[in-house]
Amino acid sequence: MTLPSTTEADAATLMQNAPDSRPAPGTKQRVLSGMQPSADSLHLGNYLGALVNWVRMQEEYDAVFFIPDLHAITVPQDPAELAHRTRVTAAQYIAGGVDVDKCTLFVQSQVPEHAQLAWVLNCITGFGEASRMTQFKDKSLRHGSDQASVGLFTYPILQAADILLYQPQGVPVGEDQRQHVELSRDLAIRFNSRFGETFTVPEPFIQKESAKIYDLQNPVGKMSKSAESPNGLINLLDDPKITAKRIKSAVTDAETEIRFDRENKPGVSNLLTIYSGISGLPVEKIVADYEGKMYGHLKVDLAELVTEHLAPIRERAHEFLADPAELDKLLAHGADKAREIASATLRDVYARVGFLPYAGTQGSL
Ligand code: ATP
Ligand code: LTN
Repeated sequence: MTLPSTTEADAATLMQNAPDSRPAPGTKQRVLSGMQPSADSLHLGNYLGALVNWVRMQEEYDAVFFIPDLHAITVPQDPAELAHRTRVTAAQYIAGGVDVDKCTLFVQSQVPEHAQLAWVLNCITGFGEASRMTQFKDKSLRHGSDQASVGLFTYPILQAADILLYQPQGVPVGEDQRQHVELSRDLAIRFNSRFGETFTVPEPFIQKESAKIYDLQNPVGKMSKSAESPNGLINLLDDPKITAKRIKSAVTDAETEIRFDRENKPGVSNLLTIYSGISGLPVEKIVADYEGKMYGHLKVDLAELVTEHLAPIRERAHEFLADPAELDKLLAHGADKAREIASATLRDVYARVGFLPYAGTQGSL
């Protein structure tokens, strides 16, 4: 039997022939983002701060959205719960307007190239560099540093792999993720200079402060699934009665005037931001409409506006969840689409670092 031989010339040809995973010149720019499947429902902050923006972006960009389930096991997880949350998150993306015909939507663990590229990137990341990531510091403190896994430590490097595989120009995320996008830029630049031009260096597209939603009970802290009490949270999948009750009990202040003042009136300002985010009306117009009215009026109207807006999203999400096989099919289709790009990038990366081309019959790598 003759074994296939690999020479430097072969490797060079492979590199030249590597299918380019970048968007073709003159076509739409690519953006990529993801939200962890770490809760039973997305909250209004995830919706207004991220999802609404994604839905808008899929019209203008070649958009890639995914559910980072590999990231979700960096802290201890319950397997059945993770599987459920992955579907719930996907169902909410789609119910909230992510259109699988306009973008690429998939689950991270179904595209093995993420873990494969992460290994290569692990090997060009400095230990000190990874130690400076603030999310790791925060989370390892929260869970106790003895409990923190090595996976949690290398979380940002997996995130860099998520990004760089797809060669996106932009990564729409909240301010808290800026440092991770910066790391992916640094790794792209480092890899390109060591091994030749391979990765697009991505830009963070940071959401505007105006899209930030605060906790209804503690309006100086952001609305977050890890809040101490659920009363400040509006979940997309909650019963509308609970949502209305939480809005009506939102913390305001001792004054009576409805105006936007983040500093001195954080509670009222947050309600106005939510009103504006849902209705599409500018805050000034809402303030003008409520001149002379009481906080109670604003809350009652907002409760109705939010519950009516969320009702069809909740309904559609439940329809998807009632037919998980159909949802899994949509996600598998998304993973196939994603792999076309991801495998091209990974093939190029493997050749550049000096891995032999695979000459067997079990898939391409
Ligand atoms: P955690 O409670 O663990 O911090 P989270 O509920 O804040 O999580 P993430 O998974 O960190 O949510 O974020 C997913 C996306 O939602 C990110 O793009 C993030 O910027 C956005 N996001 C989260 N919370 C808010 C918020 N309160 N206002 C606006 N955007 C938000
Ligand atoms: N760490 C992000 C989720 C995430 C992500 C990504 C976002 C994982 N990989 C790649 C953008 C691009 C978060 O917690 N929001």
